[in-house]
Amino acid sequence: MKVGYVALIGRPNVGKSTLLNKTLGQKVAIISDKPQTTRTSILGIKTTEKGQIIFVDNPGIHRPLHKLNKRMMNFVYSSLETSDLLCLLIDATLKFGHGDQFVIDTLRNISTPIFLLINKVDIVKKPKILLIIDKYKDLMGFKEIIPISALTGSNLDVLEEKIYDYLPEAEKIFSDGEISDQSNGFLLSEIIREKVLNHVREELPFVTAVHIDKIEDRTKDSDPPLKNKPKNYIKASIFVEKDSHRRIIIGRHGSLIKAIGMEARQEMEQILGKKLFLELQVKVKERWRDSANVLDLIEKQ
Ligand SMILES: Nc1nc2c(ncn2[C@@H]2O[C@H](COP(=O)(O)OP(=O)(O)OP(=O)(O)O)[C@@H](O)[C@H]2O)c(=O)[nH]1
Ligand SMILES: [Mg+2]
Repeated sequence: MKVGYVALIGRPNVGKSTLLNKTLGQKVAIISDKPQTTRTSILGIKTTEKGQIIFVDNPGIHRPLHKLNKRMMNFVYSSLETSDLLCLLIDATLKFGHGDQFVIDTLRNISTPIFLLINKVDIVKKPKILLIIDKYKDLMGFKEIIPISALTGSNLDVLEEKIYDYLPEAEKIFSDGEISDQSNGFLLSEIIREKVLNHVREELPFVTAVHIDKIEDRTKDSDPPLKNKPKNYIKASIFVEKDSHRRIIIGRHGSLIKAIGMEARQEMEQILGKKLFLELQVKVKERWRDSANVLDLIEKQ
């Protein structure tokens, strides 16, 4: 069996989480069109007859300004050190810039083999891809350069083949049915955050965090009744940094928080396979991005 860890790395928004979900055929990580969506490392395990690829989705590589972002970058650094192979994703629609140079500099002294995955080729013309290959092949000794589309799944079979060439012979680490390492609570909190990200702009995505406060199965006779509501009750807090943020997320007459709650509940019901009553509260926690307590709370759900 070939078994090993493959880290997905690259700038924010290049499509790392999209690639993870598409490869696994299941949603493990949330996705948005805003940068810095992923805040922690998420394992996605793909077991085939050839072996087991343990993908490690990571936060995007960026210059960290808050404690939150330093923690995000620490996840990246540790997966650079502990993986058997790195897949560096780039966005084929964007010009090479400072952010890309920062990524290259971050990888400069890493001895782990690196693949370059040129993503989003579904929306660029071939000559542009050739120019990107030309630019990148001189920057670093990539073991493979593969144009892919994480969205359509194009070339992901080729990628999987090539990945196996670089994994060591070993026993499986996870059992066949296991697909991720994250707790149910964390996934549910992320789904709520994804729905928030879909609805907001500007700094709101960066200042929003979600914590699942309670998951209750009120099926015992002694439980307090929930009038006309399903018996499975989930209570979650959405943290923002200012009252103005709070007002945006609540929306006019509560319209936005209602939409967020409905979208999140529907997806959570699908995952859990049962009807839910989801209660959301928006709370202001000034500068939570620099508060170790809040960061511990949201990280360890
Ligand atoms: N057209 C196209 N869009 C893509 C592709 N892959 C990802 N996207 C889009 O790019 C955006 C970012 O995708 P994510 O998967 O969240 O990116 P990420 O690298 O995980 O981002 P961070 O978690 O912020 O670091 C989303 O709007 C995706 O739909 C692709 O192959 N083609
Ligand atoms: Mg991501």
